Amino acid sequence: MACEVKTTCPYCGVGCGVIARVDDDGAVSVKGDPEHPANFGRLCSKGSALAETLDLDGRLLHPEIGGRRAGWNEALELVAERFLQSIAEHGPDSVAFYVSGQLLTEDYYVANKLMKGFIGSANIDTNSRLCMSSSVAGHRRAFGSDTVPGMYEDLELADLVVLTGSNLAWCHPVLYQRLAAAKASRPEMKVVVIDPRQTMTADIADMHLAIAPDGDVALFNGLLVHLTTSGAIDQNYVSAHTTGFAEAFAAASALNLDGLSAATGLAQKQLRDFFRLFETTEKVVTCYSQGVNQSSAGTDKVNAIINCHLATGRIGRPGMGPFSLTGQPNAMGGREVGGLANMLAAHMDIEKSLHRDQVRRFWGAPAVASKPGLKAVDMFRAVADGRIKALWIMATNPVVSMPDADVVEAALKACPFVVVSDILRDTDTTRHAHVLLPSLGWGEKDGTVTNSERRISRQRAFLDAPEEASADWWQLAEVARRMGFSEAFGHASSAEIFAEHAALSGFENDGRRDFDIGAHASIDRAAYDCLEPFQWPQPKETAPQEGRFFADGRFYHPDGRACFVPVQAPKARLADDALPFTLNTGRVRDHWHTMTRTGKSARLSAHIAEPFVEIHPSDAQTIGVADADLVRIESPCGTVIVRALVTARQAPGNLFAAMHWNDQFASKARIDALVPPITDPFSGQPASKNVAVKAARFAARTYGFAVSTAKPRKLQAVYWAIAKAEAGWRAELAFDGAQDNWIDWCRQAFSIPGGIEPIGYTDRQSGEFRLAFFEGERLFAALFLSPRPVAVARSWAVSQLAVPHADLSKRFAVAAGRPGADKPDPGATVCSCFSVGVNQITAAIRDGCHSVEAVGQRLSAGTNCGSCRSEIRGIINGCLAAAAE
Ligand SMILES: Nc1nc2c(c(=O)[nH]1)N[C@H]1C(S)=C(S)[C@@H](COP(=O)(O)OP(=O)(O)OC[C@H]3O[C@@H](n4cnc5c(=O)[nH]c(N)nc54)[C@H](O)[C@@H]3O)O[C@H]1N2
Ligand SMILES: Nc1nc2c(c(=O)[nH]1)N[C@H]1C(S)=C(S)[C@@H](COP(=O)(O)OP(=O)(O)OC[C@H]3O[C@@H](n4cnc5c(=O)[nH]c(N)nc54)[C@H](O)[C@@H]3O)O[C@H]1N2
Ligand code: SF4
Ligand SMILES: [Mo]
Repeated sequence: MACEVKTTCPYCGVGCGVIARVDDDGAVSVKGDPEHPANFGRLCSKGSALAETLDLDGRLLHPEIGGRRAGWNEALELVAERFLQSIAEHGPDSVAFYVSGQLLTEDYYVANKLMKGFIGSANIDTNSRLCMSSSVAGHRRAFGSDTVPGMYEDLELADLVVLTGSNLAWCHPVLYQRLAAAKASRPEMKVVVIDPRQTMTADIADMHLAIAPDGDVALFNGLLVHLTTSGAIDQNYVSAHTTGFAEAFAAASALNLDGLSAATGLAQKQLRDFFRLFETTEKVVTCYSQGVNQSSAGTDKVNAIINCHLATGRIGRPGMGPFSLTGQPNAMGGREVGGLANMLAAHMDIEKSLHRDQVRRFWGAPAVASKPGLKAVDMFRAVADGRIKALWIMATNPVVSMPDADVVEAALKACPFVVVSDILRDTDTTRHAHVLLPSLGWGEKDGTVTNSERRISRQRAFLDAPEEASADWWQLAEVARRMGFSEAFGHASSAEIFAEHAALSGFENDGRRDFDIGAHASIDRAAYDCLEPFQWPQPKETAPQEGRFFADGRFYHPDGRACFVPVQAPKARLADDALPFTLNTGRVRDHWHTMTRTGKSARLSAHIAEPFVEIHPSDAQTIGVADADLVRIESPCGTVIVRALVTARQAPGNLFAAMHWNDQFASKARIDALVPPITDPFSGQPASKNVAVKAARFAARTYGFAVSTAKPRKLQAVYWAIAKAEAGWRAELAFDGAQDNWIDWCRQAFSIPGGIEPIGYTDRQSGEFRLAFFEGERLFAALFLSPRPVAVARSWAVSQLAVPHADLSKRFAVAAGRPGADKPDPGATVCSCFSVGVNQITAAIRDGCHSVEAVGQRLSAGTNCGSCRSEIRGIINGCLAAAAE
């Protein structure tokens, strides 16, 4: 019998409800849950493609020790023994956990309990350090607690939405769609986007401020001064509910308008227009994400923003407030359980003896950690210098995502004992594990996550656990029992863990701590199974309450007031001839982090199939780079080679590269190898968006493009990048030496059986050379080579893997790299839901479809998840502008 299960999307912090359907034949399909309050039925391109990421290809399905298959008991015994041994010989701080905002709350709770309560060290940190920690630090300075006051509805109720350091259209797409829909129905609503790049999000902006890197503190300080001098301050609110306004104002006044303009890179008119809009609009929401958090001034940026909301009393009311958008599906849940090294459980402070004592008594813990542990960057330093001797990494891929990634990799190589719990066998991190533990993935695991608006939703399993994979919490609890802590880790289900977590949140709370879900403290399995999404807080003995924090003007500092924090604009980096560019890093629409899941989907991989760097046309000219050339980017930490995308959306002097590619998908594209381990002094969050680099054209002797039914392997090339395609794989290639036998090269790279002979094609004039291998009617692999970046139509070439080639002329057409008139090249994929390419869209525009809706009617593009609507609009504008010239 087919069954439908309500669960939650495992990607971004919007936390959309998903209905997963498993058919009788085991086929899975997903759709948005119309009743979930985060998405009301919508899903973005990544959410819509979830079913394509569930196959077991590449999965880690049984424990391994030193590369050999092992039993669970043996592996768990070894982990417990090595951790105990290190603790006995070198103390509790010689071991560490590095965990993730992609763990479920229940997993996270057990990890934190084991480390902070029973091992007695606070050396547990998480990839949320790279993600949310500046927001956490900023909230705690301002509010006395890590509280996100608002809710999604506020973006729809606001008259002005300021998005700073957020590429909402690509990174929180469903929230972006809610915003876009609200703006469409109320066109008087204004959107301001503050981002050095002109992102797809800037598409709906009434004002795009292309701010200089890290200009945000100066900008919001300037705004605070403007609000003060223009009389927009809510004096009653400031005096009744806050402290420190005068100091914040004094610090903010350090720059005059000229100074502000220099620090922000914005014209005075732009500054005045933005300030005036903010001043005159009461209902303002300021959303921020990694352009704010991932900075050496990240915490100050957060407080500069909050200062402006406190000064105007625009917080905790409908349509108003500062709003930190969390990245990962359970970044918020991780904060609730205290997964950061400087927090305790249930939003309690590790530095407060009262809180330590409460947690100790609640857990019956022998040794609650008495001081903060090492934050991620410092933790890997301690691994490198031998202070940490046993490390357990869970649900994160630090060899790709940590700054100074090559040094992180060297640290893991040198570490005496590394345990990795993951769903995949081969990642850049698993290759350094002494013990590999197979975890359950989405669809198999069971627990809760909390989204950006504090809404707790269930992730429910709808697939059986494959082979020996097991829940992360179970692995932790089993190790804890083997370390001698059986009583405290006797949990039999995620429901029991959730109940304990809820009970701790309400323990001796009485409204003193913001995080309280005590109402669920005695939840049983049945109630947990049908738990509906709810927002916290939900204290015991109160009716369920949805809503905002701070509506009553009460905060969590001891005096009940919020604090203004005086912040000063950081000094801009001086021009450096050796490292003339600022590299900004981030995300693309259809990939998730290190691609371990989205890399499995051909549709998602078709949007952007290769690691790239965006560069302004004037910079490209200066360094002699043309569109589609390869570029070598270097920093004092490392080097990458990526494809050039020349675009005026990028500001001169700035480069942008995505963080996703890694050694499994490209030869040398781990962007974090370039990022130095510079961190914010308060939060310890790395400055991943402002990296001093140099860039130069990477001249290859021969360029290649290939399609292959088999996964390309051991590619002998100076540059390669592979991506999943519908009926196989595609590869971008470059070679610097002479290659005398391309046929053999192909046989080995694409695993071509001996009996299959190639058809060759050489164009002597252009120097281009092509080889195609057919097995009967089926194209097995094709390689296109050229002295210049290969111009063959990519999506056409990829589609040839899926179609039969009955007659010889069709096979020669493939070798010649020419789409026939009957099969025009659709071009690079824009709409991944319906696989519609850019050439099809431009053809429709030429045919008179001049709006996103018209293109949608003709091609269906943009009519499902809507994530590509801004790109379609951009293509229409570009075509119409070109036609008008
Ligand atoms: N498609 C996709 N979506 C995702 C993810 C993914 O991997 N793929 N990951 C999820 C996660 S974990 C996270 S944390 C979020 C991140 O979501 P976002 O923070 O929205 O994404 P980023 O691309 O990291 O960065 C946002 C923007 O900050 C800008 N920026 C850089 N420097 C500055 C600056 O100094 N000031 C300002 N104002 N802006 C600046 C960048 O140009 C970039 O456009 O996305 C989540 N959603
Ligand atoms: N330069 C640069 N670097 C960045 C960023 C940036 O913007 N620029 N952003 C940073 C941010 S915000 C983030 S959040 C990080 C993300 O970086 P990572 O956390 O390293 O990214 P993921 O690829 O999501 O890693 C998750 C890992 O867990 C595995 N996994 C998936 N599900 C499960 C599960 O249920 N259990 C277990 N045990 N494993 C599982 C996956 O296969 C994968 O190996 O990157 C950070 N690094
Ligand atoms: S916006 Fe997309 S990625 Fe984020 S939770 Fe919703 S469906 Fe998933
Ligand atoms: Mo993140």
